[in-house]
Amino acid sequence: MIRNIIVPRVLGKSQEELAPALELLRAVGAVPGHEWHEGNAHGYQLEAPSGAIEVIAAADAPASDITIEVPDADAAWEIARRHGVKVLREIGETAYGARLFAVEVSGLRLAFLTYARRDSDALEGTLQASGKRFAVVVARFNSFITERLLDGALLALRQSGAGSDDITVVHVPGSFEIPPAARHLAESGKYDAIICLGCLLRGGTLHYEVIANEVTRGIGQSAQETGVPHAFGVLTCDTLEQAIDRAGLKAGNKGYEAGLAAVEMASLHEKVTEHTATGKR
Ligand code: DLZ
Repeated sequence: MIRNIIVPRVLGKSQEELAPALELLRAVGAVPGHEWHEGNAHGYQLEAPSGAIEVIAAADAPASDITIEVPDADAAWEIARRHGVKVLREIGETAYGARLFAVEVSGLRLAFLTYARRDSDALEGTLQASGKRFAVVVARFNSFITERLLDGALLALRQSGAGSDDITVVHVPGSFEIPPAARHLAESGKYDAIICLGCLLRGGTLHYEVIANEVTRGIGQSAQETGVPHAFGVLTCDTLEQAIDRAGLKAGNKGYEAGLAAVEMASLHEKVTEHTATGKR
């Protein structure tokens, strides 16, 4: 049985040359996986929820090295353009009804596409944050971790097009203080989404379960009772090592993921509000 398929690509000779491709792939949602380092060689796996090998019989070689299916090619196009990568093909329709664009980054030709959906009436948020306002509530406790989460969340917001003036960062002492601050911000009516960032460590936190449950419940309650989307970026880890992994290294950056979730939910919230106001079914 095959467990995993890895297609190695050597891009450039240094990590610096590789960085732009890694950044773009991460920005469109690839999750950093296993990595290895051997002398001057460095390998980084990027994971996707599913993958397939495609074998082709054709006269011409395909125009891309890797084809990536994304939920919203138009949103991915905006992200790619903000990364300043070389455009090989602008976003547009294909003969087979998909939206597709292609770029070149670190010498790698990447095609991104979204197939036409049968449920084209379905509502779905996009990763476009321009014109929307966000508040980020971040705990100072375990700031070694939470500052990294904050960097990740701010990167996600900026890459999605949020303006600096549209982002408010609020620092609170610890995770326990996140829910009331988030609620206060949500009730102000000034924000399209709230991002909550903190780090609770089992080893160092008295009554860890109680505090973790209280913080989770408080954030969920604030979201449900105010109607403003809240993204949950509070790490609950057994060890500092696990928290470090989730704040920018092996297991990605949960602050970044919370930032993207906030953008998507702010967009979805707007769409659902419009949809329900017009009385469509
Ligand atoms: C007191 C405390 C402890 C022991 N551990 C943590 C933690 O791991 N993560 C965190 O965000 N905050 C912790 N705190 C602080 C509480 O969240 C809170 O700020 C204080 O109890 C003051 O209300």
